[in-house]
Amino acid sequence: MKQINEVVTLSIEDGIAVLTLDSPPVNALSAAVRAGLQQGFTAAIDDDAVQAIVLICAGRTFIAGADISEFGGDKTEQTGPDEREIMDNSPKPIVAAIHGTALGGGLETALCAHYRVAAQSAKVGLPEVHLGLLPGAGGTQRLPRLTGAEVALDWMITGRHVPVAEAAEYGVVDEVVPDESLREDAIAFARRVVAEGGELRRVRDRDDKVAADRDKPELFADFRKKHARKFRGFKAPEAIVQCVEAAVNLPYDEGREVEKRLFAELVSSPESAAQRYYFFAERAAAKVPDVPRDTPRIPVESVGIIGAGTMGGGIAMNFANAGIPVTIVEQQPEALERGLGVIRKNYERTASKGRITSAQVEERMGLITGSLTKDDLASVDLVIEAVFELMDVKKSIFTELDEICKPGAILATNTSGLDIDEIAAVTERPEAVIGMHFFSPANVMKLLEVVRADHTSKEVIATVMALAKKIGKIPALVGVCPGFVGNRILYARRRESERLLMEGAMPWDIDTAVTNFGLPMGPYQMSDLAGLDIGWRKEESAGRTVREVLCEMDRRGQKTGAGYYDYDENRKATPSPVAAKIIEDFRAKEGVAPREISEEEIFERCTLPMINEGLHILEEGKAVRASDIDVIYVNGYGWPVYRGGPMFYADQLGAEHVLERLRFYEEKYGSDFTPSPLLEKVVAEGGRISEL
Ligand code: 3H9
Repeated sequence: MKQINEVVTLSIEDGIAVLTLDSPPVNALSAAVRAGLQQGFTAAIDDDAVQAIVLICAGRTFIAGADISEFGGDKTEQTGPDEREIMDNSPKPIVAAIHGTALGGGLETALCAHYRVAAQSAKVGLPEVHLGLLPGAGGTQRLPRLTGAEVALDWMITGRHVPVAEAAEYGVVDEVVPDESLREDAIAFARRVVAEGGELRRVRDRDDKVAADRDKPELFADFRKKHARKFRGFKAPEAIVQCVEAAVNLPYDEGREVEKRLFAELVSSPESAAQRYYFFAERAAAKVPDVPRDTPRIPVESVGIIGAGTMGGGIAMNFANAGIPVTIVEQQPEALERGLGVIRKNYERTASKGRITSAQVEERMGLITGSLTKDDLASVDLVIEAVFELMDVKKSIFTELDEICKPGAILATNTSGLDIDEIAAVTERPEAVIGMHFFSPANVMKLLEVVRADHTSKEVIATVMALAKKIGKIPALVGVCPGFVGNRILYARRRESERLLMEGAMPWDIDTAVTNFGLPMGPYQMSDLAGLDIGWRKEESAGRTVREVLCEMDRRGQKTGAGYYDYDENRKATPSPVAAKIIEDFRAKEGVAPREISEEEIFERCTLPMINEGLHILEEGKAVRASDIDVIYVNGYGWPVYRGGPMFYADQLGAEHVLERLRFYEEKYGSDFTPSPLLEKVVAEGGRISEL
């Protein structure tokens, strides 16, 4: 065996060269990997004893793509033929042996081999779109030559990981073999190719599929139209479509030039920078500095949920989807029936869209048991309380749970802002008490704020963070404070939007400023959707705010057909003259002469307090790192991922600019805009907010 460089080895077994790449964790195409592959392929091609070459990877996966951390630097520059050109021009057949995930540049490398053999559990895909990129190493030109344009577009626009059985239908994979025997089977495959004459089957030379697509001029227009809404704000999808059009209409080399040009544009775009930042942010959020990776975890094999309302039901579905049995406890039989009925309906709706089978509906319902007594939770490993937000109710539930649940069971609350330390204090096991703040609808929204209270143990944190991943959530650890991280930042925006309202902006002006930036909803659209009466009590209402007046008029949002907006029978919103009049009356009462406020000012005044609040949160240690705040905003509040998150956006504006603008507004509006001392520090040190 010959060591080609620090990551690639070459061994020759009876005429077959085996190049093994070993660059943990995921064999990404770093400069060292690429150099190793170039030298390794060249050595094998030059060796007269070699008749065919197998490329295989060590560790958990085949090449998972380009090294994302190298984009933006200068390490991606290189001279001379790259490994893919060497493979393309090889006079000896090359077989790629795929296990784990062959993604992005990894699949593109495999597509330069003449054949692909894959382990049955492997997946392939071109997920560059999630990084604001397109497959820039020939993927947009090669994949359509195997699958045709439509399938290639689907793979590249969704970025999904495609099972090998599906990939084999198109010849993206030539042979699927058992996981255990990939190496031997790939070598045997190579031998067979040699024995049969050593045909060099290059993907780039195939024309039949793309030729057939040339007769479908409507294909691309239809595709664009169908996905227009999803593409909004993103640059990569349109660039991918243009590349596939080039693959269909131009010779390979010309198409490749289009791909290179568009890739270069994307890789230097702020959108891709934000999405690449987000990729690492999401992975960082899973790590808690003082809770090491090897912290023992408590096995969670069964779960109890208190409350079969919208939240409890949604939470239960996550566990059932992951195969974990759940017991839902309600007080009244009708409420329990209703809750279980809603869950079934949700599953049936998903089945009617073809996303799950009817057998799966039954399987998942079979994992959910209703109960009318908490006594049935005596043996579960985790209980999540999801009742309404009243401290006394929560305390009495936790007192009971503490008595009923077995020692070691985790007691979690889904509160969206109550003091979890106070709740934990009523139990004899505060170390087992934690917050699991799901977002509505809980079976859909990806975010989980995991709330660490004063006494929560490291084992419990490690367990819940890992469990979150298992049920398909993206967790971020936060500390106890009103609203935790996400809602606390939202309150800061809300404070300012209310002031804007009184100064002269209408709810729809504020919503438009926010949605034009790329968020799906503004603050007033959000209120109407959630219900204006959350936390509102009729007995205590005295017409002190616009919201109170609207509630008193039974304009409680979408559910009553009216709120800040009026809604037609299809829930289409129009600005409401009634709401406008109430706002105008308030202004008149306070003697305010309304002024025209620009969209730019509205947006700035809504966003700067969010950034500043994020900095306060970091100062207080209520978030682990700035990028966690961005993960929370992208997954729980619809912040567009192509803008990274509020803290990343702050860096795009520039920390100094943010400080200067906060000071400007502080002079006018006072302490709500007083810059956080942490911001002053970042600016003084020339640092970046998103790296805090
Ligand atoms: C591309 O290929 C462009 C080309 O078309 C054109 C080139 C000219 N680079 O996710 P995990 C790290 S773009 C650098 O926790 P899993 C990751 O940060 C690329 N680092 O594991 C983490 O580090 P740490 C297209 C990477 O088992 C560790 O590896 N490819 C890369 O849950 C483990 O990752 C993609 O977009 C990378 N490419 O999932 C695939 N990938 O331990 C991106 C991972 O320090 N990767 N890391 O936190 C993935 O989707 C998942 O990582 C994968 C494994 C499915 C492979």
